Amino acid sequence: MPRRILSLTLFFLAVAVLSTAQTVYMQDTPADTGVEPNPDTGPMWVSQDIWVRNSPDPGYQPYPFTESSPPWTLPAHQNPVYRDPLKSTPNYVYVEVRNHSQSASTGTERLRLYWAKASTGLSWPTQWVDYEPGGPRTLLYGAEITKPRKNGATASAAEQSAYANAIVAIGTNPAYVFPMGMDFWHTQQTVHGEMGSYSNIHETLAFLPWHREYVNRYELLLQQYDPTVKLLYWDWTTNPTSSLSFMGSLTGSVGTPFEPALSPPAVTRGVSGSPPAEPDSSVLARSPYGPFTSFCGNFGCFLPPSTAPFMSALEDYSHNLSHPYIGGTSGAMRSPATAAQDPFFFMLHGNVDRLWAQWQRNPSDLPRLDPMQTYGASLGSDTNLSVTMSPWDGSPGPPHRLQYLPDRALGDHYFRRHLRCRKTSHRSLGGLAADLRYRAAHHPGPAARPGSRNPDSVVSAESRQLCQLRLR
Ligand SMILES: [Cu+2]
Repeated sequence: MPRRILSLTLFFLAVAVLSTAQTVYMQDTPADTGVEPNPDTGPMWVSQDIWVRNSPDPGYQPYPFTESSPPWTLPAHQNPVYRDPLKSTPNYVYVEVRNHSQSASTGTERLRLYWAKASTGLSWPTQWVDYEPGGPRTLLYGAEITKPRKNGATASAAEQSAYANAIVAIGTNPAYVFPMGMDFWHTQQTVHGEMGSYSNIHETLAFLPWHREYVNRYELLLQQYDPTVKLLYWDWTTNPTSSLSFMGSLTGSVGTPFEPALSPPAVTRGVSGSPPAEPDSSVLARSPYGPFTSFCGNFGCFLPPSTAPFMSALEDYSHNLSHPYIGGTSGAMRSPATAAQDPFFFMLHGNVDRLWAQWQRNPSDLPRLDPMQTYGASLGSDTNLSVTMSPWDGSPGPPHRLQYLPDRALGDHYFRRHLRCRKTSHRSLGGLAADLRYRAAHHPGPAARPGSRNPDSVVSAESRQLCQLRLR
């Protein structure tokens, strides 16, 4: 029934943010030449520059291509539908970015992509930006897919309190409970505590992809209470004691708003002095991804040489020092078994993931956006990168409560999961079936922000580039 199909599909709208000249854009319609505003008022669903998949397209590469020599063929149409975010089954959204000028883009442009539940009367922007037709704290019916995470220290007071409120809600409100009876918040604690003891998620190359999946799922759980909330992060080169006071006390008991609401277990912290992390610029200058090398031992951590692999330095220096910096001598953050009991854990790991995303978006090293190349030679030589991700993969794993997580039987691999956004090449722009509705547009907007998960990288002169994003 066409009507039913329509009700399940999504509309998409992309907004390309331009730098100096109008050289990078997406087509609203086939007649759109990049002139702003687009004089063509044709319907949004005839744009060729956005399309959606159930499964990622095989064979793509994250590199610009010329129109005359497309390197791959667009597979057959699929029928993506709205998915329950708790099932964690993504759709994949592709956006083509065009550059018809004589010069390359700067690599700092920002792509913004929006979705909305299908409707015949969608209006921009009210039904595309955090659209909740039933009122606040219901389901979203429209939002920006590319909405960046925010620095907790510079988020607005309203964003800070909304974030903390969502944490308390998913740990105390009986509406936010998994089928096995454990609330969302304490389930997340259990996942990290048990996986941290049994598996390969620390001190291996799998550290970054596993924790990316983990914090993404955590963010989804917060959004069940307040769908407009995004994960906030702590910039670990800054002292958190005053700027992040909405996260409770940084010394002694965390107190309000988390204690006693989320107890047991009780959580303490012990922040003192200056944060110990390496500057972002030094972390981001490192290459390649692996192999894993330890820089922390029984006698403390030593600053890795500038040639140290990226992920090793990130995990085994800045990350490993930041945990006890927050936890102090006896707080939850000191140990992998207890760290996720502290809501601050997710702000720290939001920063870990932000730095990885920034490293991947280095315009001078596009293969870092390619899931088959970002790990370099380590992908073929380190089995930690090719095994499935427990506890979400259906593998035996720890014989505990985790087996009741909702999508345990799905199965997926690190290399398929590790990117929120990839760019690739694309040949045909046609072939979209009539039940897939979307819209492309281009409007001025804010400049790229550090920490956002923007699909920004350089688009060569007179070329096209493609970005893939996951939409849950
Ligand atoms: Cu961990």
